[in-house]
Amino acid sequence: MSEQYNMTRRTLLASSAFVGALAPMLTATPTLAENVAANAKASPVDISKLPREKIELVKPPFVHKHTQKAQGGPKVIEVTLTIQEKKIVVDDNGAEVHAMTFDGSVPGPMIVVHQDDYVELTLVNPPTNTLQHNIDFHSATGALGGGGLTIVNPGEKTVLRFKATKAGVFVYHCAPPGMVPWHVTSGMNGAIMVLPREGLTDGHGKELTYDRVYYVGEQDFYVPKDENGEYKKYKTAGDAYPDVLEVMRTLTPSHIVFNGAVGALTGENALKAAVGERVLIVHSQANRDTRPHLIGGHGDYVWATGKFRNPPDVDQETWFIPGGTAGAALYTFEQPGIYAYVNHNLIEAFELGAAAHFTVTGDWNSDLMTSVVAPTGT
Ligand SMILES: [Cu+2]
Repeated sequence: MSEQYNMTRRTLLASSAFVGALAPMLTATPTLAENVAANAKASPVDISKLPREKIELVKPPFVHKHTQKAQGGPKVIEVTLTIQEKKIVVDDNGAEVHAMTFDGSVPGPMIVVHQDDYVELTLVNPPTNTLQHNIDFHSATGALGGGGLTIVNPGEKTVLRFKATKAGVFVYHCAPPGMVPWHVTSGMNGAIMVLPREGLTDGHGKELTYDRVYYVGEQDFYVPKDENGEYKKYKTAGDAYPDVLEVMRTLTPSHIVFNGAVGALTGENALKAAVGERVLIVHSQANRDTRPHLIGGHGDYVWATGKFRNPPDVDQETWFIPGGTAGAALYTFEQPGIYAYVNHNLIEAFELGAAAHFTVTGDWNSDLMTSVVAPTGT
């Protein structure tokens, strides 16, 4: 076994030692690429006639500028994701993860397009990286979500185009042959929002718009500990791999965090809003189930599984997002104060890190809540 886990760049690039149960996926890849290339001429749309728009992505929890309703017909949306392997610190005690990221952040940036747009993604794996990567868009159709067409070694890049046929929020993630869960739980995931061309509705004809949108990416990490219970540190991702795999197999994360680290969205980094603002919270979890809850607030309209052709659930207290899914919740804040937005497995929130804060400004509404008798001695 130890020989199998002896991960060098050479063996990773060859993938031969790590294919394991996913061997059929790997061997299928060239055939898949050839088939797609052969059938490309059958495309019914003349892409060259469509307008093009380049979007500049921004780091989560923020989302790049976009219109909620589509303007004009479908476009080709050009976007670039650059893969960055980097060491990150994920808690206040200095626990380290050799993260694999899209554009340097965990989660990767959220991409926003409209239904029937074409997403033309340039995926760059710089020569400074050590591992092979790719991208699987849950919003795409065919070729393992694009994973089969985008395998890039360090120093390579590729361009994938897919049509965003289904409206909703969707996960994207790395899925290289033989290394899928390792890359996903090392932070290599993000989300795309495909808005209906007419914008969001409640499913009964009422338009729903938002004043702000935030993207929360929930991430489970599996950091190994030494015999003294201290988190272990490693020189490279490859060095960490055998121990990380062992922890992964316990299905017991060492950390469950929002946006890459404990406290990444609390205190100074709290999400901002004002009373009366309609806030859309997009929440993804690429690997594990989660159950978002806004303490002291609600989900006015919730697409728990994130797909906008379904009418949203209303007035939700907690909603369930299955692993491998992005969900969206729209809430109009009605009271000022600090709200905790948590995974309502409260152990995961308070002990492992899955919590954010909203700082909400505005006037207190005593009709909604008032302290009749302040806590006092009896
Ligand atoms: Cu990867």
